Amino acid sequence: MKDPQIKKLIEAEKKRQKKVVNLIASENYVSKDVLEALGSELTNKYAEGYPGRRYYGGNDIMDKVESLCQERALALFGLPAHEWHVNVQPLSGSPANMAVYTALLSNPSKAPTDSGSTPYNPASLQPSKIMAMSLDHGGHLTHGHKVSATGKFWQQVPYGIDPVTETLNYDQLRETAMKEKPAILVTGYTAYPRVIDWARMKEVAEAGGALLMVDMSHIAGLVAGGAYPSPFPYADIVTTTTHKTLRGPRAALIFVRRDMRELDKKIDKAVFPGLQGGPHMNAIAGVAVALREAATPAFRRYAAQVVKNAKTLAGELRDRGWRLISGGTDSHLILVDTWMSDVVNEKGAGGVPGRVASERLEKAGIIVNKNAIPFDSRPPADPSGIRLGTAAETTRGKKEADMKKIAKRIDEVLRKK
Ligand code: DSN
Repeated sequence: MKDPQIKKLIEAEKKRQKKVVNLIASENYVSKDVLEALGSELTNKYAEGYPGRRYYGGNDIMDKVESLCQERALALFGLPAHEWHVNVQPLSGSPANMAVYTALLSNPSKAPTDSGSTPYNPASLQPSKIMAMSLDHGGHLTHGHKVSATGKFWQQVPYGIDPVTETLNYDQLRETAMKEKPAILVTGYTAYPRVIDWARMKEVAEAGGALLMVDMSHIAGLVAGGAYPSPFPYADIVTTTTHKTLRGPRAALIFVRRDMRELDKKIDKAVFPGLQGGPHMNAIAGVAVALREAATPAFRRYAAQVVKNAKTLAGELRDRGWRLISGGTDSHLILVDTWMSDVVNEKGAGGVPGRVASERLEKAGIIVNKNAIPFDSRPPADPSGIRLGTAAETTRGKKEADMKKIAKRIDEVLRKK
């Protein structure tokens, strides 16, 4: 590296990453092999199109890279190629989700114009509905939130969690789906610690006549490693980023069931040429490397340890008096109510807004993110909670004993006034 400024910044960031305890639930540390693929000459190549159908010459090797990535993605999740297709080109999670909606939902801007070139179809005047968990209950911007293009072009039918159990109420969801008749039901969240009952979600989708789309970005590595139930037996479409629990580079995959509806062809067209140009072939190679790593027994042990670590961290914090949303976790992720509506409980825990909690922890070398909790009484920029995850620290070899120490430190830091 000859650029002294960037070199210095990279070195500084490497040092920071080594020094801190990283509990950001959506981050991880990739292998040297993944970094090598990302930093390779593959970044120089334009490969618009798909294997065997490119718009530029010189793509024989890129075809092999992309096909290998597709094969590994299907194999990792046990999906036969005649039943499932995977698009490995999305640049990241948000464009992947956008591609699914672009492919499958009706667009009101296609409504008839004065020229009369489009046949009159009143249904096309209504944007399709995306039924999805609202952001403040643990959904994602690209699940139809109003500030995202997904919420501007289509209409979100929001759902939340049950106020008492703080988990999904499938009967309630079923009623909403039957009433609203969404085109797509989105499940898979960014701040839901518990197992999602995919079979029941499929029933909800069917009750509303919707396709079932699972955004498994957070849990993909746990699914791959057998530490979380697989959504594939039930889903029509599965999207995922590749850089969270799956421990690959920043990119995304769209899996789609092959059937009479030809959703696979529509989704391919929506990714390219609909929304993207040349795929990032270095990232696709990095994803392929990560997928191979995720198919190993060592990765299965890793995924199991991620969940064990999260359960230990959650249990220790709970024992020290911190209120956890839904009472605990089944995954890599924990949502802590540090504020508790300004009530400091009998164990002396509480009364710290999420923003203050995250700032104090950062000063103590523990990196988390402030996070809204369901039914939050505080504003999104200064919410009541923090979100913790164990994927990154488990990659660094941390075990249950380390989690106990981390919990003790979090407790000390948050109690200090
Ligand atoms: N930003 C990711 C997360 O932290 O959950 C979701 O895209």
